[in-house]
Amino acid sequence: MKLLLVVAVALIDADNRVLIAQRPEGKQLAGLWEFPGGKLDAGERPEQALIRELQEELGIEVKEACLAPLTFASHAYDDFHLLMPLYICRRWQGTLTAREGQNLAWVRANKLRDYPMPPADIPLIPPLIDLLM
Ligand code: 9L3
Ligand code: MG
Repeated sequence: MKLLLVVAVALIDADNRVLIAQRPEGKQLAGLWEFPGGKLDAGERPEQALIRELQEELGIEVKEACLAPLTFASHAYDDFHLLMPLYICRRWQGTLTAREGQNLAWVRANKLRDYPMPPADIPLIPPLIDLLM
């Protein structure tokens, strides 16, 4: 089975809320709410890929030192197995912008379950509740 490594981040604001983004129409899993991130490009380290994705999708600049690994998700789809580390990040520069037209929401960790998420993201909620609530 093919393995796919995807990196994701929980951006956390001063009120301890977490950012989630709704996957836009036309993408796989459209309409579901996810922790922002994406696939690694060839030769990228996970942190570099996350920094690039955050610039591309949200227009913010994150320093590698501000990314801390929190937990790791894994989900078997029919045709590939997704591995997805979740980082947390509380500091960034620039104004958060939905650069792909995606809806964004700042949500308390204990309310994340109200948003439909891809199966790989759901197991990431309890560690965030432990951290933030
Ligand atoms: N994915 C799931 N949860 C996430 C992210 C960032 C990604 N929090 C899944 C959706 C796609 C695959 O990983 O199946 C690649 O993501 P993208 O490059 O389409 O964002
Ligand atoms: Mg993405």
